[in-house]
Amino acid sequence: SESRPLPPVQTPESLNILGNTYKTDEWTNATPTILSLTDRKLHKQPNHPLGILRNLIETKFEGMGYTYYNDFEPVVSTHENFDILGFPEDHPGRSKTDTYYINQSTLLRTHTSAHEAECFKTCKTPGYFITADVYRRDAIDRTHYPAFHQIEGARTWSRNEHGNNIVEVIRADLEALPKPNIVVENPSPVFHVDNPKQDNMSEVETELIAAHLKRTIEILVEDIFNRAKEVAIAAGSTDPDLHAPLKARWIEAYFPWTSPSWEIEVWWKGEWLEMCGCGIVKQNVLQNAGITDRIGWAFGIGLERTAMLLFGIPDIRLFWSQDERFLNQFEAGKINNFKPYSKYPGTVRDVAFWLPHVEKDGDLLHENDLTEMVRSIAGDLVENVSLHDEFVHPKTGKKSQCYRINYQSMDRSLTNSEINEYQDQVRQQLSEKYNVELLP
Ligand code: FA5
Ligand code: MG
Repeated sequence: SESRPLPPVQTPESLNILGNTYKTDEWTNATPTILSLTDRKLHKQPNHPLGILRNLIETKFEGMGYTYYNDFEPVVSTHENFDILGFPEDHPGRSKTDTYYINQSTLLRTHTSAHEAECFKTCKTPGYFITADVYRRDAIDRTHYPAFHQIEGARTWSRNEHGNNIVEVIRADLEALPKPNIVVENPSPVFHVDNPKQDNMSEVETELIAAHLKRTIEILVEDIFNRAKEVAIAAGSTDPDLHAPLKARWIEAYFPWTSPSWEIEVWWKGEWLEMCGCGIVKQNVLQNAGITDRIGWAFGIGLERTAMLLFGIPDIRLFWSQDERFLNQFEAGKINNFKPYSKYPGTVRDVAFWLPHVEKDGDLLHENDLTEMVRSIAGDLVENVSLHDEFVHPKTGKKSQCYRINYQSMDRSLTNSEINEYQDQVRQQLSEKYNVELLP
């Protein structure tokens, strides 16, 4: 049941997704495999690690003026996902190699920020959290999967309501927040020409909103990582970092709809882990949502990587498992270490070919296209796809590539003949769809 039938090479005229019908066009690239994930709603399962983590975060901010949205459907307009947030026309995130399009004006959201404008418009409290599944065409490996989950947080203050007192109100809100016990390197990188404050906000307002944003994220990070430390210690880890205060750092970032913008990284098991992007919401984004009197912040945090370290889950694909041996290990409100139930060896296969001659480099077979094709053939049995080798013929200028595919199942051993069949289909589709010249 893990493997899926070959997708139709022809795109159907329309797609039915979550009860709605959409016309397809030359932009359509969402596959049946990816569309089959849209109704899982893992973040809403109380006994699933992602549901448990969402609940833990929501509980942490209970009573602090946030509304929680968990029911936004994943099909959104290109306008909501990109235009309204000020993504430039040529932003790479818009390309068909990175994003799953239903048709030219409709797509699977690539981030929870797609709902910011709507929430700013309708939310009755000063802040909100949105939790949802998001989709990106990406490499597959232990920590990347084409579907994952994010929590968006946002908080604003009204000039109309607070008038000249707005600075005092934000300062009081900041001082009311608990002070987390974290060692923060570079706690307040200042804004400057490349990461500027906005014209309609004073320096003091910008500094205070930034401090409120960072404090809020640090509270979250402290809570999550202290739990992760307890779990790691209970599991017998002797890493001395586990007994020292948590370390984090702020670095500058860029997002089209925030300025200034930052990312937080947390020191975990010997490396800096990217946790979340954030910034001060740009005025035009709020104005597009009909909000003219508010200023404030937004952040977006990925759930899977956090859940992997909290629950000791070794592979991101496990979150989508329907195997009882996975699902039965978790319980609402509890964080415990995942116990692997079995390990089956993987099988590595290569596929090599000459690429056809093309006018522009952009017409070449893209790594994401190949990954996607392999995934639509062998489903979650594909552990990893990577470009292994590339060669340009010195005389003809022709390019050959070798891709390495690792097939592996979490719950059974795969037979050689089964893998041969997948490999045959991969080769067949490569030559039919991409006109490559296969090497033996
Ligand atoms: C965003 O998606 C922005 N929407 C975040 C944001 C919100 C910024 C509001 C400003 C204001 P980014 O692409 O960096 O940014 O993703 C945010 C987080 O999602 C990352 O820090 C990471 O934790 C997680 N993430 C990103 N890509 C993946 C992936 N392929 N698999 C798992 N988690 C991912
Ligand atoms: Mg990022």
